[in-house]
Amino acid sequence: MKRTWWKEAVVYQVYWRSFLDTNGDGYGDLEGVRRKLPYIKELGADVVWLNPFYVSPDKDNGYDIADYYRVMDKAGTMEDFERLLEEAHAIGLKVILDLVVNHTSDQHPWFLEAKASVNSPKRDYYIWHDLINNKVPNNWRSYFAPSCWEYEEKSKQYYYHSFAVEQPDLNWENEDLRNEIYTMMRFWLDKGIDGFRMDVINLLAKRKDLSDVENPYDLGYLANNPGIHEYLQEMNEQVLRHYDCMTVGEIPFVTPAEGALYVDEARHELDTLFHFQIADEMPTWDMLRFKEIQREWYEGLKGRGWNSQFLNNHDHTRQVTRYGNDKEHRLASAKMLATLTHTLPGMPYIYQGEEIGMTGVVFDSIDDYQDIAMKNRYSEEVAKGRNPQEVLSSLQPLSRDNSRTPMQWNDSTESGFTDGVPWMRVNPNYVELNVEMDLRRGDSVFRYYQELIHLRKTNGALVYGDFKDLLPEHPFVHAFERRLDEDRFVIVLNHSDEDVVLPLSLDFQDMILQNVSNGTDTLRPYEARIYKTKNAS
Ligand code: TEU
Ligand code: CA
Repeated sequence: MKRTWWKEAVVYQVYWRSFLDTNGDGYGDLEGVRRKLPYIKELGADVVWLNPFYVSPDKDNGYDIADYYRVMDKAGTMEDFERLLEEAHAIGLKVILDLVVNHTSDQHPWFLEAKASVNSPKRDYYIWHDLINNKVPNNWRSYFAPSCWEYEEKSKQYYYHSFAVEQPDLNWENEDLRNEIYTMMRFWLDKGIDGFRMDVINLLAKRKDLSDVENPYDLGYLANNPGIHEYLQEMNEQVLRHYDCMTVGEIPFVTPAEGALYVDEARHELDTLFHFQIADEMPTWDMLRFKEIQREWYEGLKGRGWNSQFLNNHDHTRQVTRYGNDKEHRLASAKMLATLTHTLPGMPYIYQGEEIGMTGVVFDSIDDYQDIAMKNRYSEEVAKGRNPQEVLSSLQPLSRDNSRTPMQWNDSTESGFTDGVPWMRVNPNYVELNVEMDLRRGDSVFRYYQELIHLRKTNGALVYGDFKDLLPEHPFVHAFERRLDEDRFVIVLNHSDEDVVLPLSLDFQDMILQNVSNGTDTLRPYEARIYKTKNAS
């Protein structure tokens, strides 16, 4: 496949509100991101992805946008953004922004107008429906509410929302709306940004058949509906192909065959995607399923399109807690998981704090949580009469707040994140887990990430090489190779708390990177090794 800058890039995701607060209001801000650009650069990342910072009532942390053209006060000003962009470019970092165009805030002027009058031209920017048989149109749920339909008194119609009630979905069938979105995308691209991460982009087209679904909790019906590829092809033709930018679509509920349709280079839609087969199907580690997912995606996209690799983000519990061991094997498992995402086929994504092995949290009270997904679900379940403590415990492991606690820079008050009161509690373990301390240790996670990134950058096989699973049936050890021309890499990972005898014959002399020090043929818990050999053939 053709070589491009973004295929070779490593992306660092900045959840700015939890990154660094520079004015003491308790929220991280764009100025904080700017000050830490050298840190991101030192790690070796090439691209910074910023979560939404546009004007928003912040019901869903910026994913409910009220003005696409302005910066929200918490984040700072447009000047702050421009300065951040300029300085990023000056040190060779690219910047991609979150594009949230499946829905807006219910405070967006379009929605306010749409609501005010059925005759407003903006009415059709959203999706409205009459009652059916005097009732809500159907049994569909939304991500953050028991129904995707919200009744609007004045017009006696329901509007459709895939997420919270405060996030009405846009009607992509409306051509004026589509053109407004394209204009807005050009506005940011013309400022010089390097691309977009596209929020739930495969939800834009809606299902036409409104009949009830069998299992409303399985939200697949919200996504991948007919018409979606036409919208994306139009967006590409109208906007994307005129810029040297990258796009990564957030695409839940897809198999590799469906995913390929979004990123097949011949189809001119998106460059790459996030699929959620791992996040959705593996609440905890499942080795055989994981291997299968990787093989299927590799085969499905091979020669056609490009994948991404990530095990956590601002919506998903920190990887060392969810898929590693954040207790006695925190360092080893954090590095082992990094080895995985940086050597599998696809662009690696690092979520802020992952590079020092930050962990998830357990807060004792629902009041310490902020996540709208979790809070709404909590209220819904408690209202059914369930025991509140039990509901809380069931929601804690996968709460989105696990990843949203402030960045742990040092062991001073509030982890060096803010001089004020942080918008969300800092994980109490910051006293011994923070950037400063990690950098001081000989076995630093950060330094290991640096080595991995450097290795990938200097070895095309780790980017463009063929992939082969060497131990598809092994329950604990993941071993695969990447091959390009005469180079062959073998990656061996012990994904377990136990010692395991190395199940392959490999020459110790060929080992070029290892996450623990061990010269024997027995892999230690969470041990990761990379071997480099020449192809025999
Ligand atoms: O997330 C959408 C979302 O919830 C899914 O993609 C989910 O991660 C996936 O189905 C796996 O379970 C995006 C944003 O990342 C999130 O923060 C927003 O709340 C949401 O869209 C609405 O904009
Ligand atoms: Ca601030």
